[in-house]
Amino acid sequence: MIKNISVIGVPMDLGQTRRGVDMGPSAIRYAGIVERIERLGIAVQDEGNIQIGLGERYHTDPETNLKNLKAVAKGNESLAAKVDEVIENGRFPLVLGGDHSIAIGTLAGVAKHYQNLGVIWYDAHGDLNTADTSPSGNIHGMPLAASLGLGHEVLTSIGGYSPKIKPENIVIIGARSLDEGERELIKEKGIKVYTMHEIDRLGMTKVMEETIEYLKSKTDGIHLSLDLDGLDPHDAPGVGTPVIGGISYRESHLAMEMLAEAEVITSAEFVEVNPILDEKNKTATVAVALIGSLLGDKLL
Ligand code: 6HN
Ligand code: MN
Ligand code: MN
Ligand code: MN
Repeated sequence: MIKNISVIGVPMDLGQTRRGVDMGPSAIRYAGIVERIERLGIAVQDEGNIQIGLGERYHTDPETNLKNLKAVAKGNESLAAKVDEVIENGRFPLVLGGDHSIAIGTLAGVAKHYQNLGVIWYDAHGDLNTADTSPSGNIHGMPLAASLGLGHEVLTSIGGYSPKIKPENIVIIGARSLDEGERELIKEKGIKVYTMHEIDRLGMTKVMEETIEYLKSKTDGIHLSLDLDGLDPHDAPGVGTPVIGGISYRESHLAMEMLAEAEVITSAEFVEVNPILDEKNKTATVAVALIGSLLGDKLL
């Protein structure tokens, strides 16, 4: 049972180029995240937001093509320290984004507390680019690679150690937009991926049973990094990089419910909610509902 949750907001929008995702934490709070958790009888503390600096905004490094590297790194260092402190205090970190570049900081804060941290990466994308393979220079497409120790040293060294995770402890779920370099890396490292094809073919029940089975025995904790664009844009329209043909609202609930039942998740983040692109705060509301299921809420 997950108890004593610390909510950490990260108003980061520098890992990509569509403004508004910095308002994600506010939108999720407005959708009632704290009340939702309290209704489950779980103690929760809102730790407020990590400060994201304004310096060096909209700067592209001419050599690496990396966008806003310094400001992204600085915010992630602060986040890593906060997440570390929360875990140190015996609490469960629930990080709210913000663009997905914040997973670098979250994982930096989490992974030092585990020998073999498992990661479930629920996303339309692989987020396995480096400066060399990225088509955009956007750091939100790189956090999983950076956490594996691949890419620019400023990103891989966040938290003061590298790597944070091992390729065999990762499961990607929902992938349907992978760049060439990401596909190569997945094959080279043998990373387990359930693309939309496998989800269609096996069904979400089997995908989650296999995922839990795959990670449970060899890991001592599992982090859930849930990018709302893993869901279909019909159900989660308020995201910066929507991809048609995604995971449904109900399949996502089923996934969260199965994780709750298995009692395996030790930290989590919900990212890429952009209220400017949303329809009446729908995506933040979906995030809150999914968090409810992840924390053990049942329909009956
Ligand atoms: N996300 N693969 C594309 C890129 O620019 O590297 C898209 C990345 C999206 C990242 O959604 O967190
Ligand atoms: Mn520590
Ligand atoms: Mn994504
Ligand atoms: Mn992502």
